[in-house]
Amino acid sequence: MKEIFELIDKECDRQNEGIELIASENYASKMVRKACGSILTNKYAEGYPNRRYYGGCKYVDLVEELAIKKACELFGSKYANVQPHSGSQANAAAYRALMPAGGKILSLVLNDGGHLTHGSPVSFSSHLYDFVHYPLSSDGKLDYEVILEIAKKEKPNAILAGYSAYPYIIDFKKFKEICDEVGCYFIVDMAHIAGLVASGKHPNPVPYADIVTSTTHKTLRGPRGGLILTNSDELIKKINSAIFPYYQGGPLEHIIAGKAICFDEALKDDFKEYAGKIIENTKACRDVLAKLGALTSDTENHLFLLNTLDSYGITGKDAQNKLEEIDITANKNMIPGDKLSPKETSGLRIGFAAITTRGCTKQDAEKIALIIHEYLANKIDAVTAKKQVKEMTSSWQKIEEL
Ligand code: DSN
Repeated sequence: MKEIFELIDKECDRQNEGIELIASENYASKMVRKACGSILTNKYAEGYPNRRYYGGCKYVDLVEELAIKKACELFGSKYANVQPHSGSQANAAAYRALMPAGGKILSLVLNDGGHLTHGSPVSFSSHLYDFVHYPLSSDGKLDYEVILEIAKKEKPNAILAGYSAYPYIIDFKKFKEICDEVGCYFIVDMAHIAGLVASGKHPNPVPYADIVTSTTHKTLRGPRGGLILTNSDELIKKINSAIFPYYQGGPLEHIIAGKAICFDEALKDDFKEYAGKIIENTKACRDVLAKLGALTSDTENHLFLLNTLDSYGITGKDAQNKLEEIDITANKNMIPGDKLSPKETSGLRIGFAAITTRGCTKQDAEKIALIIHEYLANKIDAVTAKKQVKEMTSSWQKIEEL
């Protein structure tokens, strides 16, 4: 079907020619993409290695065992389930493994940086479980004393940490102490920071959490998919049955092969260097914007929040659309205490995992801050801004060569 390949080519040009600042995106390597596009897609393998419901699984068993082994090695966990099709499926399975429907989970609300599956009214999560939320303090950070107070009052079955738009280090040890004090499980959704955790640039939740869920395609730079880790002999059995047969059917063995390759890539020394550069670039861009007078969160990881409403008088939605005109892609995002709806928002979430993969330098990150600032403040026109974007992206590696 010619049209599809024409569209893939167009999307490839868009990815090459744009500055990608969506904090949850990245560019998978050639090897990851090769595995994901391989003939492994042909195979049904319901069940788990050596316990399948179909014949002919001797090679996919080895693929999946290798992916599990590499995931455990990378994150220092005893067990892994590499079958979740997405982070949402991984979270669904984690909740089911820990409590019956109706159980109570204490999490951060979506508007403050949580995820849809952390109890949003439009997600399955709030329909199956009773979510209560802890707030962020007025500086946009977690307040562990407040979380403890709420946990004591609410007596949840589990506390959930790990977020989609939180720019600071999370203290998993403190969370674990709170969970122990109130006698509940501890779940961490490390989807956003998995690559930083893998490289030792963010504390690892595995020693503290009962279950850690993740995606493999954000800072971890693998194929689009999910992952679950645990150190518990009892919980891995429950997690496995929650994924298959409860929530999913046949695993995507081609994607699992891509996951194995991404775990292996993340074990290499150059991945550590890469993760360090993500943090350096994010901070460099944020600091220049702050110096120019924009209102931003600070940052300790791969992202920060820019308050476009108070900085430039435009909503996050309008800022997103305006930047798209000059080939800069970011996403509108609620900022803590936002008065606007999730469809409008007062700000943008800006992240550097993707373009750091292509070779974005600290100087480039500073220049990006200047382009964003001058363009959103109407100090330069679209033609000038677009030319600057093109100059920069053409100096980076092409995505198909990564
Ligand atoms: N949609 C993802 C993000 O952008 O953070 C989370 O799943």
